[in-house]
Amino acid sequence: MAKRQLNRRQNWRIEKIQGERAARAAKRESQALETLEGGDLGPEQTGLVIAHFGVQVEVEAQEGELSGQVFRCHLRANLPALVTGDKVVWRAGNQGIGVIVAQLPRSTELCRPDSRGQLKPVAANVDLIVIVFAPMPEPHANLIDRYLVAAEHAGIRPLLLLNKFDLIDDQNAPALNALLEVYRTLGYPVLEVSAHHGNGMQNLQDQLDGHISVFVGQSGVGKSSLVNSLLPEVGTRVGPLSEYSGQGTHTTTTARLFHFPRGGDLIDSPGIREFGLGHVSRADVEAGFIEFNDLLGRCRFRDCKHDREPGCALLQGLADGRVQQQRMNSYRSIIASLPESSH
Ligand SMILES: Nc1nc2c(ncn2[C@@H]2O[C@H](COP(=O)(O)OP(=O)(O)OP(=O)(O)O)[C@@H](O)[C@H]2O)c(=O)[nH]1
Ligand SMILES: [Mg+2]
Ligand SMILES: [Zn+2]
Repeated sequence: MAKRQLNRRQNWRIEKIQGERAARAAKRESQALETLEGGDLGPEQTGLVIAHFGVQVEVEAQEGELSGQVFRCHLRANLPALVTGDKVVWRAGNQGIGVIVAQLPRSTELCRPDSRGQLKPVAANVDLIVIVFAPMPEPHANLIDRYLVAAEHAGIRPLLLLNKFDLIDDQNAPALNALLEVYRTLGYPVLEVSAHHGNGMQNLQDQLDGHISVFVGQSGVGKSSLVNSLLPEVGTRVGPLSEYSGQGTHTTTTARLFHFPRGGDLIDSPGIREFGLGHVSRADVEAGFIEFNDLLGRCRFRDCKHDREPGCALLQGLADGRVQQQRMNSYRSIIASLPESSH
């Protein structure tokens, strides 16, 4: 009991200190903004958010003589949270500093819940989600399925990308091939590449040219290594897998946008361990499993939970092989993880 109280008090202290720190940062930020706005600001113009750093963003000018130049920008109060890929209206100050005045509407928004379960956008205006996985760290079908649900929900086309092709051996090949087959059967595009050895990279480049893509996936699957292979001049940071756990070491800490010389952009994002889907309903999840499309609405009971009910079209689909067991398992585990209210 005493220990628990102490912990609670310690937590309170930590929260208080963090709160004070955030308040000081906000104050510094608003002072910097005031100085900037008191000085000579350039005309309003459009820009693209290419990276995000807590209270500031990096904006690339998109018009006029500054076009292509990058500015660290302060944000005016009352702006919504900006993310990489956002288009904005901004004004240039001096010495590479600027002010964001407004956010322009997004065509798409990829979201995921943060550590407190609150929904946060992670990238804006992308039209292709590249779900990266690898033989090492070991892929989780369930995580891939969660990304697919998020992609379908956001109306963004997914591409499945197995990286580290060079690490496929007799031991892991059967499981990997079975995994790839699940998605090929569903009609999702699947590519196999090696960022290190170059296999399949031209094919990947062809798929990305002209699109605005985001690389997502577990930490350590090689998202940043792929960026470096596609755009060698970028030299973004790559980190080793942990010797102890074989997992990635969370090397990339902020999503960053790069341009392809032949047109199109690529956003490298920080890897994750888990991907909750707190913001979607049961119906959203069902809609995210494309093989359910023809079957939904055909169960005997209108409120069928597709669990053990007689006359369930999904269970029949499972028996017929139209629904794959692994996908059914993912579906159930995703539903079980949703907050009670969305069931
Ligand atoms: N064998 C092999 N290793 C690779 C390949 N691509 C990346 N790696 C290694 O995998 C490790 C992780 O690579 P990163 O590019 O940092 O992975 P990431 O997905 O960006 O990780 P986070 O930024 O933490 O999300 C590094 O040690 C890379 O050298 C590949 O094609 N083959
Ligand atoms: Mg990275
Ligand atoms: Zn059913």
